[in-house]
Amino acid sequence: MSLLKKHLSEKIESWRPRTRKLLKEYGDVKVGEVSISQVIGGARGVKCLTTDISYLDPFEGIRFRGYTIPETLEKLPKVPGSEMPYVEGFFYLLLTGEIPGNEDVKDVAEEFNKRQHVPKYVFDVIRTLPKDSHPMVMFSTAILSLERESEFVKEYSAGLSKMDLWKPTYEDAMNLLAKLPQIAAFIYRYKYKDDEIIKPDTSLDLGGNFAHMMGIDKPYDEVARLYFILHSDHESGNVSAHTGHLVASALSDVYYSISAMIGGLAGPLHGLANEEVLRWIQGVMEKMGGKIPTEEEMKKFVWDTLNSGQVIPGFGHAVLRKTDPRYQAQRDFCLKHLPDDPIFKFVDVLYKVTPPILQEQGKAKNPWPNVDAQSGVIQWHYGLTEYDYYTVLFGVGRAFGVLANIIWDRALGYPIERPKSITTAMLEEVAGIKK
Ligand code: HAX
Repeated sequence: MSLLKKHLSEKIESWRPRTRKLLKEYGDVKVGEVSISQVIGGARGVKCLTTDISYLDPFEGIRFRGYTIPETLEKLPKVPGSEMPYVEGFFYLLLTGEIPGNEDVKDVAEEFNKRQHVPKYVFDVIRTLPKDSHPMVMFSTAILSLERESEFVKEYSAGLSKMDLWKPTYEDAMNLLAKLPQIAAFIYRYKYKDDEIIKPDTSLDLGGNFAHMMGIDKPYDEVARLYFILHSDHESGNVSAHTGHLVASALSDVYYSISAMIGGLAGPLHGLANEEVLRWIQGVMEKMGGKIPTEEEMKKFVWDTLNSGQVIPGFGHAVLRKTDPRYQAQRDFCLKHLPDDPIFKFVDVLYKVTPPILQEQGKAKNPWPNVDAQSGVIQWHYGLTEYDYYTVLFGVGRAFGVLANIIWDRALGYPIERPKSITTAMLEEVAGIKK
């Protein structure tokens, strides 16, 4: 058994009594009340999910296992010669709640290397799709096609105790995570680089190997590490994380749930916003004949977009009420590595002009930029200009958080999810509306 699985097993055993006690002795204690606007409004703010992997404070932003983004980047073991931590070590943190030592990181890296082989049929499945299919369709389909490999399905049909459900889930999660970077890189090279596939180099860490398979030189390996870490988790109510959890709650295996998660991430109000940001910026730059607009010109573009009934992609958030620290971390990277990049300058002007306009319009509860406003700029700078691919990168990162969550969901025996719906007439009755 790997060090990680053994350690996780001990953690789970010691955690279970906490959940059991809350449920058995305090099950009737109220956590909050639900208003009609929450019932109609996408359950915004309703506290009805549990996760210990990350927590999102509206003003502070995300903490992974209690650590802010700067703390996470600072404390985790670094790839030699690199500013960024190992994604492998970050996954150890998500799963166990502890900062790993070098041996722990090595153990996770070996686990991923052992499991990284992608069966040929997965690539064949991608190739059977029309080449103009969206890369998220290719990604979701490829993941789903791997479902026949599920250890969970095999062990569940052979008869598996509830207490052990997490064990084959862990195996499936590790197998899938080990393969995702290669599948994602394959989609990129197949779709945009004339099918010139680059084989993995397992002597590299996960981020380094991904950059290698993408065919993009250093410091893109640093970008990959940063990007996968930043996009991994944002507590469990966002569409992608919640979809993953919801599907897994039916005891569907992780191939089904991560494939579905990708579907949720592919919406323009969620992960696809990173593609939308670049599309919007390109549209503006085309209108400007390639030049960066002045602040005044940019204000007009923002107002035109709003007045045509569209949202400004990359701004706003359902929970955050300040600039997203994931935006900030990527901005810091840009300031260090690409301060003169024209698109970075463009995004910076956007950062100045958009929040006051959204405030003046008075609709968005959060006028500040989110993670997606900044992420495409970095990709573009390193030659990844095919912006419809960006959300695939988000998907690789998000899988680390969602799979850590699903393993713990199973370990703590969270039941099938089933919120209650009511009719409009019932809501009118609750509101005291007379007919
Ligand atoms: N531009 C224009 N209008 C916006 C807006 C924006 N960026 N953000 C919110 N609004 C509008 C909403 O459309 C809504 O309008 P209506 O009252 O007409 O329906 C109103 O302001 C209130 O919305 P809200 O309560 O502030 O925001 P929600 O919680 O409903 O939605 C969204 C949050 C992120 C979906 C929203 O801010 C948005 O559409 N942003 C642009 C798309 C985007 O960047 N999405 C990525 C978010 C981060 C993420 O999940 N990444 O994966």
